[in-house]
Amino acid sequence: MHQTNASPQNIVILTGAGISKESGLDTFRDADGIWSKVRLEDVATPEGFQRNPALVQDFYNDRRAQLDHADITPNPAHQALAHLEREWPGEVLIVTQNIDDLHERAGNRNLLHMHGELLKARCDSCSNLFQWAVELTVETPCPSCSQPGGMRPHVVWFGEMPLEMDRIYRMLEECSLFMSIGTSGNVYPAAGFVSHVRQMTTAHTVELNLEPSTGSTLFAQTIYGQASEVVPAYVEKILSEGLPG
Ligand code: BV8
Repeated sequence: MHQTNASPQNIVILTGAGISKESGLDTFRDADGIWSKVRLEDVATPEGFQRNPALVQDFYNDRRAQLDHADITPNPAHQALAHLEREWPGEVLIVTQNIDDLHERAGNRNLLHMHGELLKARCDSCSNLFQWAVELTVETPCPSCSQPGGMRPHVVWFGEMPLEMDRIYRMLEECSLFMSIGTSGNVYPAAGFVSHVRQMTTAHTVELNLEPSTGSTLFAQTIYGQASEVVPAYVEKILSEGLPG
């Protein structure tokens, strides 16, 4: 493994719905994706929740229940990233847009969910946050303040501020490798991370996706194929040869 005596090289990995597709979870913008079945405005905005909270709660109840299915498990792409976190001498941070728990179940620990988590809920009345694996309805009382009507999925909707942005930008500015996996590059601020890395660092940037994303020309390297094939291969390559350039 190629190693210099310089400070350890850190890796930041952005993941999107494409990394979970082969685990059986739908993406958003593929032809059969989630946004082909429901309108984003109705289920993934605060206005939609205001207008029809039961519709939004059911949308997330269905997706939360799906995570319980025995056939929904981490795929080789998730496992390769857990292997990379264990074996890489520098820091490996996964910034996921996904709200599933497949990175955790694969074994990644240094991970943050910038769009929230399906298995957490919070109370808008008292702001407490809870692990939540069951159904949530408009009548569900808050376990902490007992108020009904305030519980919502701990998920970032359009128009809401993604989570931990300061930490994300700090890590982007200190990385030597930025990997983008399984995202179409349509949603900001995540879609802007590669430009931020190029402006602020000399890091290598690579996109691993089924097809070119909206921002594919911004990456120094692009690798196309199924995540469960291209991600393990790329991880093995950098573990044995070090980072390109
Ligand atoms: C915000 C909810 C600011 C959870 C989601 C410019 C700058 C800043 C903001 C904006 C801007 N322009 C517009 C905005 C607003 C907006 C936005 O970006 N709109 C878009 C539609 C234009 N952004 C926001 O509102 C964000 N907030 O900016 O706040 C702010 C400032 C001040 C004060 C307040 C706020 C919030 C964004 C988060 C929204 N919530 N989801 C949920 O229900 O899941 S986003 C939604 O899209 C998903 O959560 C997902 O995380 C995200 C990205 O989708 P992808 O993961 O990329 O999935 P997609 O289906 O698109 O693509 C899958 C890819 O995988 C494809 O390329 C496919 O080819 C590939 N693939 C498929 N199979 C495989 C594969 N690859 C490999 N292997 C395979 N097998």
